[in-house]
Amino acid sequence: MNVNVVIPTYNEAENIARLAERIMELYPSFHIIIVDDNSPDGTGEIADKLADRFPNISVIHRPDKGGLGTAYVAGFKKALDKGADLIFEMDADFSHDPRYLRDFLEASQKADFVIGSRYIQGVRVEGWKFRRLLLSKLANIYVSYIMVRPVWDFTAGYRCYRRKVLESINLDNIRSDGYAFQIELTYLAFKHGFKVSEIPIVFRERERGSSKISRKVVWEAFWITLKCRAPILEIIKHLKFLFKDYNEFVERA
Ligand SMILES: Nc1nc2c(ncn2[C@@H]2O[C@H](COP(=O)(O)OP(=O)(O)O)[C@@H](O)[C@H]2O)c(=O)[nH]1
Ligand SMILES: [Mg+2]
Repeated sequence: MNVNVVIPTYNEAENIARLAERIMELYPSFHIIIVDDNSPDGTGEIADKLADRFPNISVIHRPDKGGLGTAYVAGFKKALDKGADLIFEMDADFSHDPRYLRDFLEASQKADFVIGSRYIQGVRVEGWKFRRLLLSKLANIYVSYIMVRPVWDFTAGYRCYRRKVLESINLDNIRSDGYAFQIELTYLAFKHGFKVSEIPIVFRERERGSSKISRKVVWEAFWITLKCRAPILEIIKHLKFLFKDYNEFVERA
């Protein structure tokens, strides 16, 4: 089976080599696609050196920081071109422990799309301040009330898709970033009738480097969730005077 792991990077010089080596050690037959956005800290050069050492590692260099969503789309397209049967997405910062790859492989035998969940019947997050945990939990409660789908962790970034899931989604239409990207893809997987399942993972906050998630990304997730559910959008139209971001949102929708 052809398995590809897409890892987006922006300033992950302290993490990427260790992570890629660990994955290659566990699964030498996997392909890794690193999508680097010209990181100022030299992550791109480290990735190139990894690609020289390991024939199964390839690197996509993008000229500027273009956001997580489009980085994933670039990686997914390359994985599909390379004939991938299964496509993983995971962060470079060790929050997503490679030891769970095995659980994903097992779960993906019975599902088209597997989410590594931090919140199945509880909270499995280490190292977050209470504020961040609250934001993430509230975001998931909000999304699940609007989507009405049986998922505990809509915004998780550790996932495994079967090829047909990504093939059925028009990747060029995806404009969302960060958390919104994860929400939108989950929504589309359900919409196309794919079998979605979740496995429990422990998410550990990064030890090295820093988070790139901004306030804009959180807002975008809020709007994308509504956009996915058109009837709710209709109601919002009548209340648009309440939302200062409404016009920008409609322009993008
Ligand atoms: N290529 C690319 N990677 C990004 C970008 N923003 C974040 N990343 C990577 O996406 C992953 C998740 O980002 P991170 O900042 O850890 O998000 P957090 O875990 O939600 O705090 C990491 O591997 C980052 O290096 C971006 O604009 N472009
Ligand atoms: Mg992180």
